[in-house]
Amino acid sequence: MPKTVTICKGCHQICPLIIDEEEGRPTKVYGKKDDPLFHGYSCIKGREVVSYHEHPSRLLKTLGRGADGELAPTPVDAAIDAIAARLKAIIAEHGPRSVAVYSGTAANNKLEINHFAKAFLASIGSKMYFNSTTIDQPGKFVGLALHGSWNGGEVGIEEQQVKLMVGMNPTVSVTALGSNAARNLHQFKRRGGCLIIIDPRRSEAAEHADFYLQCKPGEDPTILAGLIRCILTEGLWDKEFVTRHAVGLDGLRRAVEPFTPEYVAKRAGIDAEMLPAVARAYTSTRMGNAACGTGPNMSPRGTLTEYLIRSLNTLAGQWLRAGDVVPNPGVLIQGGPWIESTDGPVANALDTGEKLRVGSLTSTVAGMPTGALADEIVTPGEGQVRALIVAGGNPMQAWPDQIKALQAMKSLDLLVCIDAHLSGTARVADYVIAPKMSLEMPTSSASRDMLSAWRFPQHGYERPYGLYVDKMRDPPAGSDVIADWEFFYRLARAMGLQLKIPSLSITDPVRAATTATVVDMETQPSFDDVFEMMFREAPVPFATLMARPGQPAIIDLPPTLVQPTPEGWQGRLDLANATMLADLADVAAEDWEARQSHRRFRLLSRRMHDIHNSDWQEHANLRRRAPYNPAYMNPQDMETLGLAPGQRVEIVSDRASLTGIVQPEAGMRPGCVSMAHGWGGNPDEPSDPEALGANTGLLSFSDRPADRYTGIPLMSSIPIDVRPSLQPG
Ligand SMILES: Nc1nc2c(c(=O)[nH]1)N[C@H]1C(S)=C(S)[C@@H](COP(=O)(O)OP(=O)(O)OC[C@H]3O[C@@H](n4cnc5c(=O)[nH]c(N)nc54)[C@H](O)[C@@H]3O)O[C@H]1N2
Ligand SMILES: Nc1nc2c(c(=O)[nH]1)N[C@H]1C(S)=C(S)[C@@H](COP(=O)(O)OP(=O)(O)OC[C@H]3O[C@@H](n4cnc5c(=O)[nH]c(N)nc54)[C@H](O)[C@@H]3O)O[C@H]1N2
Ligand code: SF4
Ligand SMILES: [Mo]
Repeated sequence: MPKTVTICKGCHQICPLIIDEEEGRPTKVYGKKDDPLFHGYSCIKGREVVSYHEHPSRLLKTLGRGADGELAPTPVDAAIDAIAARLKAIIAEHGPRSVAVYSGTAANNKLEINHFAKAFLASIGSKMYFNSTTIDQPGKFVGLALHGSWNGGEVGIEEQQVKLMVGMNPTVSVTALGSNAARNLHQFKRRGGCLIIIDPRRSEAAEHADFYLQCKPGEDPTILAGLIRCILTEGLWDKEFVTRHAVGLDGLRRAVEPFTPEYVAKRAGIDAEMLPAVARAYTSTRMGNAACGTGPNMSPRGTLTEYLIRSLNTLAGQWLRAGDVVPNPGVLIQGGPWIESTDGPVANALDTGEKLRVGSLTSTVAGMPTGALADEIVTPGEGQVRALIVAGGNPMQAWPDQIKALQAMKSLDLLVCIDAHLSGTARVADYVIAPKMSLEMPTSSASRDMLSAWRFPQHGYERPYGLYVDKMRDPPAGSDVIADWEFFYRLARAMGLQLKIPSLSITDPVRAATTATVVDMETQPSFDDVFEMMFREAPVPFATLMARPGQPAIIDLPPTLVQPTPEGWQGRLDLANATMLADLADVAAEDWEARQSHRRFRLLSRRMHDIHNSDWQEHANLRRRAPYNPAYMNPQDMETLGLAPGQRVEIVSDRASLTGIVQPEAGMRPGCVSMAHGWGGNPDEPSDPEALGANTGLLSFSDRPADRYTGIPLMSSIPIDVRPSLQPG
């Protein structure tokens, strides 16, 4: 029986899967047991990857909006010619800045999509590239840049002995725990690892915790400042490491002074004795890591929270030192140099040069603030965005402030959406380009390799791992589909533009730009040509992986050791960034009791196992356990409000309201309601919470950032009220 190894591109985890075939038909999809890192892991989504390709909801033809206002099939090349003509006219009248691209999560694991999208924008001279990072965890990049990133890298998942996770739930989200999250967590516990979880809901991950802090949401800066204060008052920090590699200890000490255990306990709703106990456990070993997930990044002051997390890593000395083995130096992407040192904070972390016209925001090291894009589109004036291309994303279901998102999509002169399904965004687009799906294209392990090389080993592969897979099948007969990157290529060609593709393997941006491949605009490159361009000068030549398709392997590289700090090295990690500590002073000074008493409940973000954001929702097998996104509440709260499981509720924020379906969850902190995002129809479509779920984006404001630096709107810890719905179910 033929067995084909493929890579699931259903989420960032990109698991290798085996597909059995009989008489040319796939019969079974499952994880690859003998894979050296995944050890057979797969999830229900991956196991439905073939059926999702064949699903009736899949778009097989490009759609264009006709004179009657309806979307109808149109040949893709005709659509591209028409789009090219419209874009040329828009650019001629309003300039290149009026054209923007938004690429979403589906593009993050297919690197060629973002890469060609950026090359296309560069060729027209627009810097308006937005992606989902800045409505996800933008503080992660900015907080690290303000603290200084560590050239030796983080402690890898296989070596960690202590793990502090704030507002993340890898048991469901399979993030930041290496390739097989469940196995890695099990092994971590078996070797005596200490797991500390801070989350208002006793999450699936919290079930494994040694210390679980069921905090009030939105108080993570308070808790982390309290932890730092305990570490400093009890003398628990790594004195040798901090003296050698960090500055600002005294400034930090002064800034955290107000955050006594008693104050933090009262404000964040935790037990005062827990803080010193957690501080001791966390600093007990340098082989550890502290990390934040989406919860705190979508709550107030995500950048400050991430900055404090990095300061905790530094105080505990949890960075690799000279002589330590780098878990994965990068296979396709040049990592390093791996040196016991930091280059120090990034000077332009908060402003990388592109100004937005709304909300005094700028681009940061996390990218352009996507939370503000809807306002950039609806606000008239010079530089207004008038044309948007969406690739692998779904603004209508995923952007915060769904009402504004719809207003923005409808006010564009041109909206092009590349999507395999008729998403809410596709439904309001002028053109919907039907793309090839993952099994119809060759692909590789590059997206996670990049994270390892970028010194995020727990998000990347835990060891040097490489896999290339060829396309497994052709698109269905009669379809007219193209790869996402081909769309950008053909569009550039139709507009008479020249694309230049820098190598992703070269991490020095100046050298990557100066050595970029000038793409042949006459003869369309093949997929393999594209990989050749994208991974030129890869540490392990791409051809090496291509030579053994379907065979994942740990690449036999000589161990990379972290090098000693060179004599006279100047860079230092900054524990007292003035902007961040001023923010912390604001936290200490704010009237938190008034803030907390505004509306009775807080809406928390969360993820669901069988669904990925708004993707996979069309599939009946995946909807079996997840027919909609419930509004989970503490059973006691439900009783107080007189709510029965399955009952419709009205959830009201300062912005808008939604109708959801309540379900009990015993581990929920009273006063909290937890719902997954990405569900529901568009605001101008009939609501049907049982059949479609409800869209939590309705409850956010796009123009009131929760974090003033990255512009991410409030997407968790949203003040809400809950009441029985008057709409019958
Ligand atoms: N309220 C609230 N809002 C949130 C969040 C939250 O927790 N709460 N989470 C935020 C986060 S973390 C993220 S990452 C964003 C996600 O934001 P987006 O990335 O914009 O949204 P997705 O739902 O992931 O959209 C992916 C789309 O890509 C399509 N697709 C799948 N494969 C392909 C492909 O190969 N090519 C193309 N062209 N399309 C494809 C799918 O059909 C789907 O429509 O949402 C954010 N929004
Ligand atoms: N199955 C599945 N996997 C996914 C996804 C999916 O949709 N489905 N989405 C993918 C994406 S795009 C991303 S970005 C990652 C995200 O991965 P994670 O960051 O792990 O996201 P969640 O699983 O939502 O966990 C967030 C946790 O934060 C908690 N939380 C909410 N607000 C607060 C707060 O103010 N403070 C604290 N301390 N905690 C809070 C929530 O209760 C929740 O348990 O997951 C990815 N993986
Ligand atoms: S959807 Fe499931 S099988 Fe596919 S990559 Fe993600 S975790 Fe792996
Ligand atoms: Mo995300």
